[in-house]
Amino acid sequence: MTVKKKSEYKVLILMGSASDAGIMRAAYDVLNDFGVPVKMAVSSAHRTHERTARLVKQAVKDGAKCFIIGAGMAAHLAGVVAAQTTLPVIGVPIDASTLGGLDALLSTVQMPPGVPVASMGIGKAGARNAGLFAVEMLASGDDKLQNKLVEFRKAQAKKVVDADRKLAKELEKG
Ligand code: RP5
Repeated sequence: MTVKKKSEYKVLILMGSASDAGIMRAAYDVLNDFGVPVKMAVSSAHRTHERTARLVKQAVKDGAKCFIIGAGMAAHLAGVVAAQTTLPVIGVPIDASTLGGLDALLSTVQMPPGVPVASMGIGKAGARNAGLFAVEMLASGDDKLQNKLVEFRKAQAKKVVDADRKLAKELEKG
């Protein structure tokens, strides 16, 4: 478990297994890059369900503003967390089985009405977007964070334009 000072974190990232960490690290890194305090932990919906409930309750007490939840296979963790809080829950389906993550995607996105989970795409891209989506939510009440997002989008766009120019030069050379 990676912990900033207990009372400081704004986002709790939970994953169902340590085997999800390589993917979920992408969400953690985005939040770190934006200077958003984050706590990351492993806890399973099925194998440590009581511990998961305790972590959710503690996060609410600690002042977390949202959750990012990664799980693979019959991915219930995001729904289980959402059932226990009215804070927003962002789910990341993990490609952890022979079904290529489609199992986790459907488990995450097909929540019954009344208890929503905002599902991202499967895998690392989904985890990165989960981090960015959390930043966007937090930025709605934070001008400094909003400015950072604007700068991030500008830098991202510049990379595409630079890559386009580089390609054009290479093609000119033949
Ligand atoms: C899910 O089962 C976890 O989120 C993980 O993606 C998958 C496999 O878990 P391990 O067998 O690697 O612990 O609950």
